[in-house]
Amino acid sequence: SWFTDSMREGRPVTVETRHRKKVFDPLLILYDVMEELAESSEFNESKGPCLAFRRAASVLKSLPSAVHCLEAIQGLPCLGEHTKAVMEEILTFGRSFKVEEIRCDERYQALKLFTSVFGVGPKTAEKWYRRGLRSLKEILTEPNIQLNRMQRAGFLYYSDISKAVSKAEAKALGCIIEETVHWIAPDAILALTGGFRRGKEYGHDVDFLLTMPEMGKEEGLLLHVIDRLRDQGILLYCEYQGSTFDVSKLPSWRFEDMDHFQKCFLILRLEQGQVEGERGLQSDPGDSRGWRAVRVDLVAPPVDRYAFALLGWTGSRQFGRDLRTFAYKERQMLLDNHALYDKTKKLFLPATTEEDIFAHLGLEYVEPWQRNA
Ligand code: DCP
Ligand code: MG
Repeated sequence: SWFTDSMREGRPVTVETRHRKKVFDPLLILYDVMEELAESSEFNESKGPCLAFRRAASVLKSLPSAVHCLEAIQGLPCLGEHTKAVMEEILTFGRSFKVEEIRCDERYQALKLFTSVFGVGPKTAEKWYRRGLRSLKEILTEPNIQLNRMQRAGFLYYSDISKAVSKAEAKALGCIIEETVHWIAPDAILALTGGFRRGKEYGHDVDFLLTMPEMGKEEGLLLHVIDRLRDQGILLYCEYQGSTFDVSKLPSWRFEDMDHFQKCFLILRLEQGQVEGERGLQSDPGDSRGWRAVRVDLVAPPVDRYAFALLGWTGSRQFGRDLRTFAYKERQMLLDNHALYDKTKKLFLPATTEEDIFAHLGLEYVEPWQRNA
């Protein structure tokens, strides 16, 4: 079927750090530490260090075996002095004092907790922290806090959407989305993207791309899909964003924000009976509701931008960042989720498949499962 094909594209990844067995592994500790440092830099709006730590985490993730000694890290690429210093500290003392300081930091703890709520970004988290709030309960009981619709949904479904989504659950959602989309438009083009297309076993949400073979026909599709999901009684939350896409705009290689395609951020209700396999739903033991809430993103680009959107939304974030940097620095080309532009020829380069984009960049095709940077 369509979904199994999408899944097959993403073969199992070799290292999936977050869900590896809990054994003592310096590599795992280093990875977690780099992620924590990146997050803490993000909270302090230190963009440069944040990207450096994310890159370091990505390099660690790519290593085939554990790093046990200082010599092993000396030869690693893409690591700055600061990053290496932290790694040395951990390999020598088994711990990093700087990281321990961050972990104990009240502000870091509060911001981490607050931003774990769907709809709460670093700015809101900081505002709440400055008002002296420290726990989720305090936020919910503080009379002067106005939560927006997205944040209210974030709190309402907090425990469900903080839980990882399994591959079986993603598959079940894929079937629901496919049925819904093709019921409305049998010729619609639909693809699984995000981490699950890269073959990941778990994700924080499930991402899909949909479009129509004829330009412009995609415009009403997404709203129809949303209506149909609502009619089926499985739409728990929907944040719809219309298209702000401007064809004349040059792509931005430093692109980090949302793209301009029509999209929606959903929370859907997934029934136990719809998930295949013994384990079924990822829900709390003793939880007998028989359903869980899952975050789903649907993005609807026009068909002539489909390949760029697919490449961008398949990720990983780091892979996309690296590809855009490569395009800019090595090929003088601007790449983002919308387009590819050749600065030398002053020309937009069209693409109907991801293969076309890699070819324009003079690169061999990289399979989705090889994009887990
Ligand atoms: N993406 C993007 N622009 C955004 C958000 C995401 O281009 N504003 C891309 C990069 C991501 C991919 O889309 O790799 C999917 O986003 P997710 O945040 O869902 O990330 P993943 O699916 O890779 O991981 P997971 O959902 O497991 O956390
Ligand atoms: Mg995802």
